[in-house]
Amino acid sequence: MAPLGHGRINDTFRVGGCVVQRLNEDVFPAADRVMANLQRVLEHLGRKGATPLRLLRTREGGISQRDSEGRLWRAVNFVGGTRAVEGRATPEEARAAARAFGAYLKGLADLPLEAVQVVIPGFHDTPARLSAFEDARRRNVRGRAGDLGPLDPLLERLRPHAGDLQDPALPLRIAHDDTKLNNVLLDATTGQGVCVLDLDTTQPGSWLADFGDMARSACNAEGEEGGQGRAVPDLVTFEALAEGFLSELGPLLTPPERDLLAVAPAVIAYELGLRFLTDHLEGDRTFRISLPGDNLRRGEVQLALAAGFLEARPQMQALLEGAFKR
Ligand code: GN1
Ligand code: MG
Repeated sequence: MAPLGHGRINDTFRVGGCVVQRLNEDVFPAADRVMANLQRVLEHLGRKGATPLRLLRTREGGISQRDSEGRLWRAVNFVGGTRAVEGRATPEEARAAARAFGAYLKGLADLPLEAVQVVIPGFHDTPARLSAFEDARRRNVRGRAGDLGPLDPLLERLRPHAGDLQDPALPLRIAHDDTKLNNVLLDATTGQGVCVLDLDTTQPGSWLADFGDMARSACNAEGEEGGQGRAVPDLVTFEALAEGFLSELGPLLTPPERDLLAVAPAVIAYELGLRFLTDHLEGDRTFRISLPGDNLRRGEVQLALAAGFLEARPQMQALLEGAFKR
């Protein structure tokens, strides 16, 4: 069994032609719903030939199995001839990955919303993430609240934007909810998207959050762990993402969705920053760390990136308008 990928939540291994994964039930307590959604989504896309991924059956014919310690495992086929985008994406990789996410969402857009169940309520509810962060800071169970002092100016700058994606005019969509760029497989030869991975958070949500999450992961040249300088959004990559995503979904977006695309990356970077910081305050229970302080630094990187996205909003708006015309 060899560890596979760089997920922060579940444990993933390759065993021959299979990818075996343990579901982290602290993060996904509704395991039944996760598995039911996964089955529904893969069947739907599989029928259209839109994904090569298949859930593998256990000897008893089930789609998951608990080990002697009660941990839940499931498996899909390993898709050969592919690679994930790790590290900094080229514009071609970003365009192909964004197109793959767009195609995934479009492929599910003909399902009724009720076809998938909520697995983690409020996953991209940024105001709720902000409240959770502020509660954690107040409770200060690990005595780490003092670490946040230097981040107060950034936190204040971003606070007014927590509700920017909460427009009641936005349609509820079947969303992927974890569109980090390394959750796509590209064809190792052609570089075109083959399929999207990490489908566990697929649930009713927002395409804006998916676009924002993609941009906050792809346009951060220094990566989520941070580097030397500031996290400045890379707009060349942003343009490629916008082109790829809109080539699939552009015609399906409603006017309120179109209007908010340019602010989504800032909001989702801010939201993830709050989640990392909350986890730091609570003792790193969600996001796996290598060293103490990892989640503090990751949080700081996302907040800086969010501020960078807000500054770049006019340029991003112009790039989006260009991509809509293409
Ligand atoms: C987690 O599992 P992974 O590493 O693909 C997280 C995402 C975060 C991401 C940040 C279920 O994704 O929401 O954006 O880490 N997934 C869950 O790296 O919380
Ligand atoms: Mg992943």
